[in-house]
Parts: sequence; structure tokens; C-alpha cells
Amino acid sequence: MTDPKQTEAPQDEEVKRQLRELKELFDYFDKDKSGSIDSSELVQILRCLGENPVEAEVDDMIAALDKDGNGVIDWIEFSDLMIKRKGTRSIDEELQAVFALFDKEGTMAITKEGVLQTMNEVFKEGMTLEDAEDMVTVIDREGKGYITFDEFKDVMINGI
Ligand SMILES: [Ca+2]
Ligand SMILES: [Ca+2]
Repeated sequence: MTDPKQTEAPQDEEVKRQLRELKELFDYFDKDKSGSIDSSELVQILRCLGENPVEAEVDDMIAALDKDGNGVIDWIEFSDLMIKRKGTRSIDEELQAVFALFDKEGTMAITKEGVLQTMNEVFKEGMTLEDAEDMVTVIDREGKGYITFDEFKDVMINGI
């Protein structure tokens, strides 16, 4: 049915698609829906990208990105960062890096134990095993008892 030559998007279509995905991420991380990312929201993003920044690094990063000097990163400033930073990594690879945080055993599956451990250790969420189980149940659309990368990606991009 689909001709691979026709489904291959031209360069600017690809950029638009990535920008759309980035905007979803931006909105996702903008927890208080202020339309901008403040330092505590940026910490969450960096943790999600597998980094563990100290406060001074985050402040430096905001200072470097905050072109209009209002102390927070708006969408324009954010997309600028992600596009420059991405360079070598696609959204898929970024998501795989996050997935790997949860997939301790490298089995391409996130179990409730993996959710529990990572949410508590990396994101300091104070989650119980029951919460973790609920989360897996919600995301585990195929009902296998664990989260696959496809399910994870879908939730990260489209929400629950
Ligand atoms: Ca915000
Ligand atoms: Ca700003």
C-alpha cells in the first residue's frame, strides 16, 4: 500500500515533525502550564535525558538560554536549545535513553519494580509499589504486565 519513496518526508517536513514532538515535550515538562520552563522544570527534563545536574549547572544553563533575560525558558528559547543539542540524537534516541533509566536489566521492558526504583531514585517521587503497578497497568496497553518501548514512546509523546 505505501510506497516508501512517497512516505519519506522531505527535510523540512522532518524538521516540522520534530518540532511538533518537541512542543509536546515542552508542554509535558511545563508542569504548571505557565508557557515557560523554570529551573525546577528544567531539572526534570535533564534527569529525563539521563543527566543529573547540580543546581549551579541548571542556573548556568538557564542563563545561557534565557535570551530575553526573564529568568525562564520559553518555547522559542527551548526549541533553540533542543535543536542545537540534538544534532546527533533523534527524539527516538532521547526516548530510548529515558527508557533505559527504567529498564534496569536491559530487557526492553519496564516492570513495576523498574518504575518504582527509577521514580524514587531519579525523580524523587516517593512512589509506592501500588502506584508503580497502577502506572504500568495504565501504560501497558498490550496487557503483558510490563511496558514496552512502543507503549512508553506513545505515552511520552501523546500522553496517557
Ligand atoms: Ca512552567
Ligand atoms: Ca526567557
